[in-house]
Amino acid sequence: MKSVVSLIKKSSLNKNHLKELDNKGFIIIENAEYMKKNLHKLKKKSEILINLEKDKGGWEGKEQYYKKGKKFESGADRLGNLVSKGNEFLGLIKIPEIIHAAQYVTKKEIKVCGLHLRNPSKKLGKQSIHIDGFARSNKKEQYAGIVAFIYLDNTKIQNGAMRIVPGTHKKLGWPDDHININKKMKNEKRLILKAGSIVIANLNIWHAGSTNHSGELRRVIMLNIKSRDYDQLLNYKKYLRDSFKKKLKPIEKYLLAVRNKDPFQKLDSGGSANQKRREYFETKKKKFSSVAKNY
Ligand SMILES: O=C(O)CCC(=O)C(=O)O
Ligand SMILES: [Fe+2]
Repeated sequence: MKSVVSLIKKSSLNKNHLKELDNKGFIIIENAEYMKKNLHKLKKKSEILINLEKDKGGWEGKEQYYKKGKKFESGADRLGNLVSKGNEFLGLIKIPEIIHAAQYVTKKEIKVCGLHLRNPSKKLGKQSIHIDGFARSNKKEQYAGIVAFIYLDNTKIQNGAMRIVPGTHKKLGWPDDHININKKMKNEKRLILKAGSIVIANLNIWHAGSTNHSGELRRVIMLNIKSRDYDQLLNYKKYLRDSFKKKLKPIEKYLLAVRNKDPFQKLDSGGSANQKRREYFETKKKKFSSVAKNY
């Protein structure tokens, strides 16, 4: 797609960034132009939405599991379907460095599969080690895509800075096949970052949210981008209103896969790593526990 190519031309990623994506499985972008311009708006709008949606936040596409008073993730505030909740959110899907990294990792045409917010609650928010994509079963299998963690607040040990394990994207299978996912890993790194920083990670990297001891805000927007043959975590063709879709620019329609020629996805929410892991553990007759005590 021509406009994706011109977006990638604006990316500041260099050879070293790409090498780091290959070897470590993630890179940190501290000065994205878009974040300098929009961080304030993103924070304000997120605050309004969290207060407005409360326990209903994050359930888009998974409504069948919702019960009154049940949070999507018990230890965190969540917001879903952010592409339709303000231009400041929609603009995130066109950050050149993110698109560039997604194209580089997949080596294929890409699409946006999800845009969610998470804020770990006071004394909660601890997740076990997981991947946000599907496990690969052989080394030849191409990586599915990336997740960009876009931090709206400074992250510290006290407010639950994410832990991540460099190089683990190369491993096959699920983290559970290799380690006890509830234990601290020796080589895990905590990501202490300034508000506005973006971590672009291979979807197969091992990582987890940590306990927010202090209860300070530690909001992260997670932008999930995969190659176009995978399902979206939210079926945008179905969930976005026609009037909204009509106003989108061609590049946005393409990235969200809502053009007439884009195939219609059967599931409201597809490609959930949590769901796939659940199925895998059922077949192995191993006990399954959700990585984040979510739905
Ligand atoms: O909160 C974070 O920094 C990471 C959250 C996460 O990995 C997830 O919810 O899948
Ligand atoms: Fe995750």
